[in-house]
Parts: sequence; C-alpha cells; structure tokens
Amino acid sequence: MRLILLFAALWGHIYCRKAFVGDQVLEIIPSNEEQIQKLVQLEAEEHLQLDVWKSPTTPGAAMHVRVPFVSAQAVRVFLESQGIAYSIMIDDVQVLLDKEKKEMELNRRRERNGNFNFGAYHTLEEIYQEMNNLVAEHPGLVSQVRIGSSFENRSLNALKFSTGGDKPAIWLDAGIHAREWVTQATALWIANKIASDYGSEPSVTSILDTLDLFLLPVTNPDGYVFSHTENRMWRKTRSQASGSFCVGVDPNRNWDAGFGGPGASSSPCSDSYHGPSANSEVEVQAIVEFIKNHGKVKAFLTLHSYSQLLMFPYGYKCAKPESFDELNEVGQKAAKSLASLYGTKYEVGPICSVIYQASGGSIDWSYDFGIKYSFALELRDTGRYGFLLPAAQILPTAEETWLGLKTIMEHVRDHPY
Ligand code: CPM
Ligand code: ZN
Repeated sequence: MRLILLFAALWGHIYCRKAFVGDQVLEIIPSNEEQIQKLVQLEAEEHLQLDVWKSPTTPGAAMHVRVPFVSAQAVRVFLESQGIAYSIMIDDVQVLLDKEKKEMELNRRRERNGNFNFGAYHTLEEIYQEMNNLVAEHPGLVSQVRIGSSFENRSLNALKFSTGGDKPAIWLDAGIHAREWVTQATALWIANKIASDYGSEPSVTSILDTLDLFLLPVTNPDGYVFSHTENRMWRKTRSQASGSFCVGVDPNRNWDAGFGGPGASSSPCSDSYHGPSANSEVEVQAIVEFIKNHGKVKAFLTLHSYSQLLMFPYGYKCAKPESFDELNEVGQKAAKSLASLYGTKYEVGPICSVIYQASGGSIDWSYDFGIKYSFALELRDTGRYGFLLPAAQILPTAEETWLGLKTIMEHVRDHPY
C-alpha cells in the first residue's frame, strides 16, 4: 500500500507537476537609477526564469515579477544585498490558478441549464460558440467575418456590427496577448452589450447608424488555448522559429512600426521577441490585410491588461504624434467616463511616457497608416492580481471599459475625417 502511494506521488511529481506551485509575484520598488540597472541585470539572468509582469521604469515606480519557487532564495538575497525594497504581491500563484480553474468548472456546470455567463472565463470553443449565438440572435445587425487563420490553423473570427451599406469603420481587438484573459471576456461582453442596446440606447444606435464596427475578441487564439491547457502565463503566439527551441513571437512587437527597435527582444526565447520580420505572424498579417483592404477604418482600438492605462502613439519613439492634443483630450474624456462608474483611475498619455518605449506595437502601425484614433487600453487592475484578475471582476471591468470606449466612439462619430 505504502509503495503504491509512493509511486503515485512520484508519478504526480514527474508528470503532473503543477507549474506554479510556490511561485511568488513580487512588487519591487527601485529608488534610483542604479537600482533600476541592477533590476535590468537581474531580469537578464536566464537561469532564474523570471517572468516580468511589469518592467522597471523610473525610480519609485513598481516592477512586478513572477519568481519561480526555485529562484525565490536567490532573488531575495540579491534584492536584500542591493538594498532594493520589495514586497510580496501574490504569495502562491498556483493557489489563484486552482481557484480560477474550480470557478470555471463550477460555472460550466451551471451554464448547462442556462445562459452564457459573461462574468466567467471561458475556453476558446465556448467563446466561439457564443459568438455564433450572438449572430443567430441578431441577424440583422451582427455577422461574422473570418479574417484569416492562426499559425495552428484556428479561425480568426471578427464580429461585424453593421446597419447596412459600407460605412467607415471602427476596429476593436482583444487578447493579442494570450494571458490577458479579462480582455477577451470584456470584448465578448461588449459585443453582447452593443447587440442588445442597438435600437434602444441612443448613443449606441447613433454610433452604429454612422459607423460599422469590427470586433475581434480573440486575436491570438493559439496562445489563448495554450494558456488554458498548458501554461496560464503564456503571452505570445505559438509559431515555430527556425533555429531555436523556443516557441512564439510577441504579436505586439511584430507590426511594421519601428520594427526591431528599442523595447523589443531579438531573442526567440524572450516574451517580447519581435519575430524574424515585421508581420511574420499570420495573426498580425490578417489584421493588416483586413484594415488595408477595408480602406475606411477610422479608429483602431486594442485591449490589453493590466495597469489601467489609456495610451496613444507613439511607442517605438518618444516623439509626440501630430494629433497629440486631440488624442490626449479624447483620452482624458474617455478615462473620465470610465471612472464615473466605479471610480477606477486610468492614466492617459503616449505609450512611451505612460509605460515604456516599445517598438512594433499595433496602434503605432495603425496610426502611421493613417488611422488617427488609435488607442490601446490596459484594463484592470494595477497589480493586486495582475493577469490573474478574479472572474468576479469581469463584469465591472467590462462595464466601465465600455463607457470609456463608447466615449471614444462618440468622438469618432462626431469628427469624421
Ligand atoms: C503592455 C503592453 C506591451 O508591452 C504595452 C503596449 C501597448 C506597448 C501598446 C506598445 C503598444 O505590449 S502588456 N504587455 N500588455 C502588460
Ligand atoms: Zn498586452
């Protein structure tokens, strides 16, 4: 009997090892430039396998990093020897993941005899099913456009909201980074909200009487599936680089906007690997082709998490865009309406000043392509849970985000160009 238990334990240890048991997420606050340099060096220590959730930028601003259990001691010793202040943000990542998984299973059982629960996280299959339902329930307004397929051959399905004709359009995507689960969930909630509000809510009605809307809830389906089945912390695509064992490209470093410049990595193993060339990722290519072919896209909006930021170009350089004043004004207005619901505070500004210099990002490409209203939102939270935002926060996040987005869309509607 004991022997059997021993074997079972060993088997479990070898084959079913939970990947994040005992991993901590640390909040680290460097107090000067020298400490920032030390943290950058720490980040570069590949053997520590650190997963940087938020990069260090300026003295006093937090860095968030997931530290694998086996590296905890080394990292603590390093930080203490350098006198760098830190605290524990998440004590055991696996505890949150187990909770998340349990909630999903419970919800799945509940949904069997009811409606889709927008306040829960879902698999890709469930999301695609709900998109089909939305189209079936609102055939006069919502249709589906397959804009391409992913590296692993999954459909890239966009929802088209149109009251007829070929109007100028708004583009909205979510989930370009796989692990930012609240974004795919928010996009789907918004799709449902728009479909049910058209014809009764004056603002949505007038927006869609003037503009078409294309909404891509899962921009990176391969990564999303992988984040459910193999590694909850997966961010990139799942493309195979030649000449490396590492998989995936950061699809938000892969656009043809300062490609390969500062704030992207040329190492295929990095989470911010820009890829072998601009548009190497078929997921990026599909959107670029769609936008170019459409020819009348007037706003390009993209959802990320986390940090509560509303950003506009540029990221690949730190120069002000020509439309700075207007974009800043629209951004402030949107942040204000977003905050009006639950008081959630967003910081507004160009990517380079609000977060960091980052090349190859989608909204820099769309802006330089001529789409003036290009914005990226980083949804909740500011770090308590980071990418592991509890499902209980999906609905409030989606509701407030929609208020912000609607304000941007109203501005686009009222400022044709
Ligand atoms: C932050 C996100 C990124 O690094 C910031 C960003 C947005 C950069 C738009 C450039 C353009 O891709 S995060 N990875 N979503 C937390
Ligand atoms: Zn992101």
